[in-house]
Amino acid sequence: MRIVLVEPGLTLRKIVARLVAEGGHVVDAFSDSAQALAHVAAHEDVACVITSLEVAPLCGLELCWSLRTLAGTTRPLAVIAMSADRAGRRLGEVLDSGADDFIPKPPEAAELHARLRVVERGLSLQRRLIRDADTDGLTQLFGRHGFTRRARDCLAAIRPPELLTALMIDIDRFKAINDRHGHDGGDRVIRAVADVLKETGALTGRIGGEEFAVLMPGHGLGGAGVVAERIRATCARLRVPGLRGPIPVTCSLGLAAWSEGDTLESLLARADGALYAAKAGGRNQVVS
Ligand code: GH3
Ligand code: MG
Ligand code: MG
Ligand code: MG
Repeated sequence: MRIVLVEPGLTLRKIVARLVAEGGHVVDAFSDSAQALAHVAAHEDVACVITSLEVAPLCGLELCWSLRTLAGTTRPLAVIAMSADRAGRRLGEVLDSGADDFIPKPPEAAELHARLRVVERGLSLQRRLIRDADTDGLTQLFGRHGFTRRARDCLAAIRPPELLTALMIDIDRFKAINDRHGHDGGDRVIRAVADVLKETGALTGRIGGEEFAVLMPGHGLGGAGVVAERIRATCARLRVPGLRGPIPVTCSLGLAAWSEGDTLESLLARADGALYAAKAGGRNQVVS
């Protein structure tokens, strides 16, 4: 793990930093709690903070609270408070302010290492839950939730004149595929189309039953149109095994280029409008 250590005393800071490093971790050590907080905010890979409660300018409780607020509900981050004062009242206050655990100061090596192993078990479960919540189980693409979260980040970072194009894809006459080849056949078709989309390497999500969304940063309508046409042609060549022989597959695709002021909703709504036009125009086609 990458661990931030906050301890004002130079000697103890060095001792604890060495102990933590002996456990196989990378340590960033600070004496100043505000600097430590800024460091955790700037480095997403920091997974754990061990902080003395006797710190400044933010006191230990303020630091615990700020770290908990920073982590919110999406970043797995463990906080271990460390103090020579282990009175019961204090301990409750520390845990309530956002710490996950409490160790005596100075810490004992075996206990510190064991507590860090507990932290690792908890973090790996949390990461797995987050990953599963973001992933569509049928295709292993992002699900709607995971796609939306990343797409919002992507849009928040874009500045003119950078290009970005959204693509919506819907499998044609999918109800008929389900009717003719069963739900399993339909699922195989969804997975086959997902595999075609994975080849683009772009941010892709399964956002509905047989509907997908793709964000292509760095592409205007022209470049994205070439990618979309390749997807369309590849899908049209798929022969997915079905109950009554190979299942022919076609998709309709709608494109929309990002422009300043667009939200994810407005951008996808335009791509959806283009998709609707592709359906109305006879399906198995790309419309921008
Ligand atoms: P269109 O060309 O207009 O898109 O026609 P369509 O038949 O594809 O129309 P629609 O989008 O309304 O149909 C989607 C169907 O997808 C309805 C639903 O039963 C089915 N479906 C939704 N999720 C799944 C899934 O996970 N697996 C399977 N096999 N079918 C699903
Ligand atoms: Mg439909
Ligand atoms: Mg459909
Ligand atoms: Mg649909």
